[in-house]
Amino acid sequence: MDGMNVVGDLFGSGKMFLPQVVKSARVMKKAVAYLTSFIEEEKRISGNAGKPKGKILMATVKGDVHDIGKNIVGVVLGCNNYDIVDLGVMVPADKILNTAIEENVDIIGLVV
Ligand code: B12
Repeated sequence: MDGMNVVGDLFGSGKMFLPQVVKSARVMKKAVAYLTSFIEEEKRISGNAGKPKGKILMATVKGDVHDIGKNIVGVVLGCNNYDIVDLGVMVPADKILNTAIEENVDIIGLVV
């Protein structure tokens, strides 16, 4: 995560360009995907897999593709016994609201 901040600073100051940022983002996503199985296994071993504490809908709103932070938060909350409904990126408002009602979620978390 600190690395992505460095990438962001370099991008912001014009010292790094979009293709490199996209590559960095891909590496970050792969790293998170790799870690997920270990976190799930730790949860299973620690017996921390009981009744869900609540249901959370997460999405990145229409017009936006940033999802690395959302994915990390989803993994961490999932490992802490929250049910996660992740609608992905570029999600229109009506889909978010309809799903929230259908799934009867407790919390909506959006990347805007
Ligand atoms: C990677 C990145 C991209 C990637 C995204 C890849 C992806 N799949 O996510 C790509 C290259 C596609 C991209 C594109 C663009 N980007 Co960009 N991007 C970044 C960058 C470098 C890192 C973001 C990141 O993943 N950080 C790592 C994660 C782990 O940190 P985080 O997002 O902050 O998440 C943490 C918290 O915020 C929180 N959190 C995050 N999400 C959620 C959700 C919930 C529900 C909760 C509870 C918490 C939570 O928890 C996370 C863990 O601590 C940032 C710069 C920066 N320093 O943040 C710019 C940045 C976000 N991008 C920016 C911009 C402007 C763009 C573009 C418009 C650039 C362009 N001219 O095309 C496009 C937008 C395209 C679009 N339509 O969305 C700006 C946004 C400015 C603003 N505030 O509006 C930033 C800040 C860069 C800058 N300084 O200019 N980007």
